[in-house]
Amino acid sequence: MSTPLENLSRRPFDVQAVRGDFPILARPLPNGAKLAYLDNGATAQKPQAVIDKLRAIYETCTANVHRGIHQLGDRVTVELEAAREKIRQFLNAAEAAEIVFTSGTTMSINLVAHAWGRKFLKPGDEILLNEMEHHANLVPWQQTAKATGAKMRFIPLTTDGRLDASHFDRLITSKTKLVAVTAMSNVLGTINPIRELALRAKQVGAVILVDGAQSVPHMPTDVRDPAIDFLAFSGHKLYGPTGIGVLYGRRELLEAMDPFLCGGNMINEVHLESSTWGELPAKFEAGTIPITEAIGLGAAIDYVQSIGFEAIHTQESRLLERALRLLPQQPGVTVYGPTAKHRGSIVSFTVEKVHPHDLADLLDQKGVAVRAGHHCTMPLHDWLDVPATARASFAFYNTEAEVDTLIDSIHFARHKFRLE
Ligand code: 7TS
Repeated sequence: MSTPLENLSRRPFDVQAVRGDFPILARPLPNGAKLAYLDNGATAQKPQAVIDKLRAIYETCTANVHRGIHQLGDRVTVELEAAREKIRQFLNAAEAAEIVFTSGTTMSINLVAHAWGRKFLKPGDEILLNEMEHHANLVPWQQTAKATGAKMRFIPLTTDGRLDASHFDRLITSKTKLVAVTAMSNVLGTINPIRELALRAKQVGAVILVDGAQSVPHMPTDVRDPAIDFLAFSGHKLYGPTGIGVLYGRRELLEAMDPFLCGGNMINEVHLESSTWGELPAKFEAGTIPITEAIGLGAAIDYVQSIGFEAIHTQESRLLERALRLLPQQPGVTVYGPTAKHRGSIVSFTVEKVHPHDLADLLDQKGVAVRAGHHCTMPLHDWLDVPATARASFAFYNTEAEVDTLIDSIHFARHKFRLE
């Protein structure tokens, strides 16, 4: 049975009790295997509290928001704005108007690349990226660079897959107008030095955009310490619904930008040949946004806070350390990325003579869900010099027994390939 949200606060961490909050974790897979869900980097499972919230909204106050002269509209608007306020507090943003609902990290970054990048970048300006970025924080900048004449530059990586800080002085200069960086790599798990990058960006007058898709579910985020300009993340990786995400933007920047998408809700006045824009955040929320999902994201944040990042960190570190200790001991296994000290709970690896896709298929037979492929980081895989990897990404509801199941299943796969 799941625990009602009201009763969740400050309970001691008990992984089995927490697993009881996620109905899917107890369901046998279609092939009868017991699920070991190690694909949290792709999307996280949803607790009953979030599922219940979505259902309650649909059952009790389905209506559109910010239009309301009727009671249902008023109620759902209050719920939506309460969720926005929760997100503001969760990120320590100065005001709720700086929290823009988007469909996810990808849309948040595209919004900045269009509405900020295309307006403010010009030939000779530099966008600083690096080779570990997800395509969502690379391809939009390629397009913006092409459209504006700005130049893309890349921070080299150290051999263990961290940003090489010895190049910061050379690369962060008065030409740098944007530093776009992931807080945590979705492949190597690397945790990047956001504080140092934010300070250096500020020194040269550059804007910093942080891709928080992987970091936000695993560690506290404070957009004012260190001060960052834009932060993007996705609800579905934070135990919330799909189709909803957030762009945090500093007011001054959001105000200076033109809208990204245009239509209803984002306007102030419309004439036949011209319009003026609504206040923040409406200016960036054209049309009907995923209202129920946004409210569900609020419930997910309540849930995460009821567990607490300290407990999340303790449990995930335990899993990470076990995986980092056991995986390299298995024959033919290569693990990529830095030591536990510099990474979150993601471990990508290869098994010699077994393609990651075949490996993932065989692990799936044993109920172990991992991702295989380039994980939307083709340049990083070029750098790693492998076409694909398998990836286990842990959440606080995973157990050490599941890490052991992963290891056993790798042996099963090697056995199938007659390697043992
Ligand atoms: N940035 C990072 C660092 C990511 O890991 C992802 C998704 C995105 C951006 C895009 O997020 P979206 O919600 O807009 O799709 N990463 C993954 C992954 O690693 N496996 O599946 C999706």
